[in-house]
Amino acid sequence: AERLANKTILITGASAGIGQATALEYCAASNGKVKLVLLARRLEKLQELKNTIIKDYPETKVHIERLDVTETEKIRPFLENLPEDFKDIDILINNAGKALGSDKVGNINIEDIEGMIQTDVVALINFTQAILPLFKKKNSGDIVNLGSVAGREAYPTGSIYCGCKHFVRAFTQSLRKELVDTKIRVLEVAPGNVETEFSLVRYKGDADRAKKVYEGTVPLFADDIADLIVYTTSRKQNTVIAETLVFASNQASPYHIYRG
Ligand code: 8X3
Repeated sequence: AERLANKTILITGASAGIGQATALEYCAASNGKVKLVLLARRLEKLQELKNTIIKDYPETKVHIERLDVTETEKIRPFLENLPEDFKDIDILINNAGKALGSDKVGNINIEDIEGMIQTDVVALINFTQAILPLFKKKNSGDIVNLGSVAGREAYPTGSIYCGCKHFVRAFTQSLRKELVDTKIRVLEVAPGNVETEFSLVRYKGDADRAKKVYEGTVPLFADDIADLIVYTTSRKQNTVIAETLVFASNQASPYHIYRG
């Protein structure tokens, strides 16, 4: 908890799911002693989250901003124009991401392809590149990239998403090697199934189909992953939890899921 005190944490995709849970978990773990910069497309969700945080931790400083991470040209100006109090970011959580559709190669529509690549790959690159000058200047900072079991093992009907998450892993590994002579930590947290809006988005609002993903299992929830993100970024400076593959107890691969 002490190690998190006064840290400024930037979270993309903070309006729901793992991003939202991570914002709350940083507050809980630091007893409200962090500064949060929370981004998402849905500003009203961020406002609700900010209200919740301030209610429990009145001293926490929270800056919310509507930003679609795929709007590349807005990322650097956003960072440059942050209020003074929030400029000195210590931890970047590249959380925004999604799977769209479950079509086989040959039938994947271009909007889904571009939607995934822009959010899961291009936005993650852009935020990382935009934050690096600051981290290099300080010779410190944590970059947490949200990978997936899909970045370890590709499965049918997930070609683009699996490709994106394999990219996240490769990019994270390259960057960690490039920064080996610095104190900047580059971390990948790679969850299996986590019950969030993820499947609802993948199946385009088909709630029955989304529910089936988690049916009969004891799934992971967003706060379980948040707990791990906070854990990895609150280790001693000399400790880099480089990669973490996280499953619910009933999952062992994209296809090994026990449904009691
Ligand atoms: C989410 C997990 O199994 O749907 O990244 O790829 S999975």
